Amino acid sequence: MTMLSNLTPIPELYVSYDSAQKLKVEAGDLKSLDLTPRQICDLELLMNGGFNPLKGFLSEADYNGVVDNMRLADGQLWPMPITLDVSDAFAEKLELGEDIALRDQEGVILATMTVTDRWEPNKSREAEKVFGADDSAHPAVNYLHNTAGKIYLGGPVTGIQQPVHYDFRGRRDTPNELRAYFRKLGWRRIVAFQTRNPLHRAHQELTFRAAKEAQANLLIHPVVGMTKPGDVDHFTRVRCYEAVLDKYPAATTTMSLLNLAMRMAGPREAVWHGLIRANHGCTHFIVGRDHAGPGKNSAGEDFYGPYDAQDLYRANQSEIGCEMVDFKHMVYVQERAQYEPNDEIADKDDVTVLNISGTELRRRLAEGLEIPEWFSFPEVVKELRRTKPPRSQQGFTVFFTGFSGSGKSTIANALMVKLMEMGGRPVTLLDGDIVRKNLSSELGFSKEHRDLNIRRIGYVASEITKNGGIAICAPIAPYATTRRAVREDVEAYGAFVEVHVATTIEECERRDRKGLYKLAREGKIKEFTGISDPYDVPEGSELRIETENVDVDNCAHQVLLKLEQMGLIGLS
Ligand code: PPS
Repeated sequence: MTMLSNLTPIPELYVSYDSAQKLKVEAGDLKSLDLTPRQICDLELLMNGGFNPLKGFLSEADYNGVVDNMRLADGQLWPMPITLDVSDAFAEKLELGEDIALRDQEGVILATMTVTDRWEPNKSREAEKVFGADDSAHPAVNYLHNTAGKIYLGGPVTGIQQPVHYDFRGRRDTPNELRAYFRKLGWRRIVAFQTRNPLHRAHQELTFRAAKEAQANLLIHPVVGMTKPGDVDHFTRVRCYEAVLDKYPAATTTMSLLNLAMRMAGPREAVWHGLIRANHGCTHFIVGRDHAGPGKNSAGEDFYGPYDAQDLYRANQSEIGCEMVDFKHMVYVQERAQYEPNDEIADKDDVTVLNISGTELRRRLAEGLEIPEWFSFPEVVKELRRTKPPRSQQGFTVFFTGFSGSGKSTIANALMVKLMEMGGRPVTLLDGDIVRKNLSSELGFSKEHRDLNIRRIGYVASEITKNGGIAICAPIAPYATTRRAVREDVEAYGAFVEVHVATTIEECERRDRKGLYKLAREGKIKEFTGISDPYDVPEGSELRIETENVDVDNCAHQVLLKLEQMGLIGLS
């Protein structure tokens, strides 16, 4: 009997162990690129065959085909641009045909790449075509414009070694390792479940049903590379998944961790996920409502229709090589004490249908409220509560922004003292002037330097927040994209409260407490915010404070009320 094609080994890009040792030494002489976390994820899946048929980062011709019609230059289906973005300065140093070394963030050489292509992509076009809109509310579009380098390099990759992971090593498998595992267990039909969230009872029910329907074994295949900013961290999630694994009938189900960097590209992402699962030896793939959805666009609407992903998947299913099992929306029927697919409940008017949305769950966790047994497993809830204590016990960051002399520092100081009077959590003030003395003494006021300054403040604030403290920041922070980046850094660990101190430039200049506006007007200080340098007025700040005719105590009190309203402190 011939072996099923989903179980035979697929090509990898690694060279043999001996060649790798040699190549590692030789690669010491090459120009090298320290990869970003997202590029490391992409490289791992390129090298281990997870992105088969790709043999490296996309060439310009492949990129154009993928962007335009989801196809490589040779016609094969591939929906996602896997590109190596670099800075102008790095790209300029290279000759076409040159080999470069690709390193991880500690400088370990993971691979070499022959640079066959170098081009400046039209990022707006990529955003429109791949993500459906050139709208920075989409996390991947934001990444494209504000994190990714300006130039793309393409070319074949030679794999030297896998990126190192110290966590959950036994749970990470390459496509060939999973194929070998399925072979060993005699699993011929395997349905994969993709997830970036903790699993609750509804997920357990639906995955188990999907497996029964497809007459397949089940692979829980969570993404642990990069998911949507703000998601539950993967350490917590994996501990939750391990608890849920015990709930499936013995030997029907397994779990493996996928070091994928998601793009949240909805329909295209679903097709991509299917191809990746086919490479991992799966025959079936569960696609749900709003698969890999990025949330709302800047007009407050969904980027994609709820079933666009299923439609695009279905249209490409034969080429993907992994059959779709569509996701049933499972709800709990109280009278029968069980989960049922929402669309199969005939007596809907006579029974009580219960459901807790993701938003409601987050609210209950944040406020320390009850999470019922019918909704999740006690072990899962315990894990979630352990990493997400109620908001009143978590760290958070208050980030003031406004013109020089707007009153940021004064209000920040008053707020700090009030918070210290309340006690409970350590408070650190990262005031603009203090930071420039201690963290950023070498920096000036160019856009680049201001961004560096704010990113440093954001980094420190996120560390403080992670460790349960309160960080109060009070820089000008004139650029909206930089403020957003800091927000994302902090929100990985706790709340970010942006306070716009909205004193007008005229009022700041009239006050001119430090005499700087006069100097700026005389041209003695260049690039002065509001006079000769831009300030993006914040939109969507948690709080906006007017300072004219309001005393400092009152302004600080407004912040305290906001913090109380957000559940971050208790005022009694
Ligand atoms: S930024 O843009 O956020 O990095 O600025 P920040 O670190 O908050 O520093 C602002 C303080 O530096 C003084 N200063 C200037 N501000 C703006 N533009 C120019 N060119 C400039 N040169 C010096 C000014 O006193 C700011 O103090 P604050 O506390 O905002 O009044």
